[in-house]
Amino acid sequence: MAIELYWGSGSPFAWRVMLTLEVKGLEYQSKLLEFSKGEHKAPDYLQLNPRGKVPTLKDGDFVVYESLAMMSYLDRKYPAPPLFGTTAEESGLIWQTISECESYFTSAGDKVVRPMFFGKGLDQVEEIQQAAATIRQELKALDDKLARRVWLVGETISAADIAIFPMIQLILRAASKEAAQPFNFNWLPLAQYFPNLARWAGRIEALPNYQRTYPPHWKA
Ligand SMILES: N[C@@H](CCC(=O)N[C@@H](CS)C(=O)NCC(=O)O)C(=O)O
Repeated sequence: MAIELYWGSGSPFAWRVMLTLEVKGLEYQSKLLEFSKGEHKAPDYLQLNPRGKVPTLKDGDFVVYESLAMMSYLDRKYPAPPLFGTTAEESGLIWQTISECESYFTSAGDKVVRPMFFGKGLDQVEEIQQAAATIRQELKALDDKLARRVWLVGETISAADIAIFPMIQLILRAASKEAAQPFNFNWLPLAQYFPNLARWAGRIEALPNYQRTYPPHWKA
């Protein structure tokens, strides 16, 4: 039975899972949910994911949500190529990198992305600036790491690269919004401020079928 992926355009969490599926060369049925129509809160979908969030993956009778859990499931079920390392050390470093992203980058990103995308909380200038400073610090740390390496951990693409890439794309998009201009975020163009990170992003963008994962409504 085919893998089904329930996702929403522009969700960085869904993007992680799509990249995982593509890197592993797995076929899947795309179930694109429209946030504007509330499809992620429809009763049938809540049966799959009671939190009413995307993404959710269905593989035969098995259902899993939470993007990192989905990535981990796919890696265990379809091991080639391995995305969570081939040694205990690699696995530890991959999870360390992902955990740092979740603990520091994603939470700060949320404080910037929401106001820039939806206009809510734009008057919380100090909070936005503090979050922006954290984001800059995290981008700098990643850029420094990538000065010495091609991928964040190990010699090949891993779950660390895949989990972080969409988060970075999201804050870049937030910085390109008109509402962001007065804040002078200093992230764009990425190649100017963080050249190693820009080269790394280029490697991910060059992956086969990358375009299939790109949020459709961002193409417009
Ligand atoms: N921790 C979850 C986060 C999922 C999430 O927040 N998804 C957002 C889209 S980016 C969503 O579905 N929001 C709709 C809502 O909360 O109503 C994961 O990793 O999958």
